[in-house]
Amino acid sequence: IRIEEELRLALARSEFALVFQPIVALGNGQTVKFEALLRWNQPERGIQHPASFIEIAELTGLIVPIGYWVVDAACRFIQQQRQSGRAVKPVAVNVSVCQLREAEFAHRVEALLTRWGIPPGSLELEITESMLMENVSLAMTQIDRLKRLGIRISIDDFGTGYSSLSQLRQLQVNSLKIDRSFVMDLENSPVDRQMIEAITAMVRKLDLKVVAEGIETEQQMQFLKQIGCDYGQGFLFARPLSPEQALQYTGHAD
Ligand code: G
Ligand code: G
Ligand code: MN
Ligand code: NA
Repeated sequence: IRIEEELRLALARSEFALVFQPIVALGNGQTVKFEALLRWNQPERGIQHPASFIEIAELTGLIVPIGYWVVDAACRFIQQQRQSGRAVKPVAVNVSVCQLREAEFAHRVEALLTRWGIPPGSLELEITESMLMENVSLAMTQIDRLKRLGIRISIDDFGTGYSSLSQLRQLQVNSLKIDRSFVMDLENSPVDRQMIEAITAMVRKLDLKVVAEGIETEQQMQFLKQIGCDYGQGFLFARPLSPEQALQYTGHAD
């Protein structure tokens, strides 16, 4: 396929870039971490979002080298934060299950952190609930290795897959991200509000942090804050930012 060849070249020609979206504490609006999001600066078609190429990258296995490139670029951004003299905020990186199928995945990530001299606690890996639940034993093994190294793990798009409480407890993840679909119409949907409240209550009992994704309005934020959701991410606070913009971003005044 043509796009496969293009993706291969894109890696060689450094056409990938990361943008960073702040995740803020709903209590005080301060940034607690960033989510790294991949972009492909395609010379003819312009900036491409993951929706247009991640699936092919997964099917062709190219997601594996691309994924290491992403971790390396996240480390570079952490290093830039250090050089700016401010306290380093952790960076969360999305990983596909194909990456976890690599036996040496944890080891390679550790090697990248070591090369940059970055403490493992500054890196978080986001794995979607649906990928986790379709590959429970593989995920458990890999998460266990990564956690032993001190890397943080969060479950992405939570509420769209089917995990049980006992699986969540066993998995030992650090945080959980409520899928944007629940936040989107919470003003008009009592069912979505109940889902969010139930997830938040459960997550807090498990002693994990909860992040609500896709917050776009003040009302959504107020509701989430009031029911005890810890963190939020969304256009209300900030769009995904270039590394330079992200370094400047201090937080959301409320
Ligand atoms: O940034 P954007 O809204 O276009 O991201 C769309 C989706 O692509 C998100 O759900 C995110 O999980 C996924 N994604 C973004 N960056 C990466 C990445 O570096 N690796 C993988 N595997 N998925 C990513
Ligand atoms: O699947 P994942 O949660 O990793 O995807 C994050 C994606 O959601 C990013 O591509 C980002 O651009 C997008 N996003 C982040 N905040 C908002 C928001 O407030 N509204 C919408 N519509 N998309 C958002
Ligand atoms: Mn994510
Ligand atoms: Na998500």
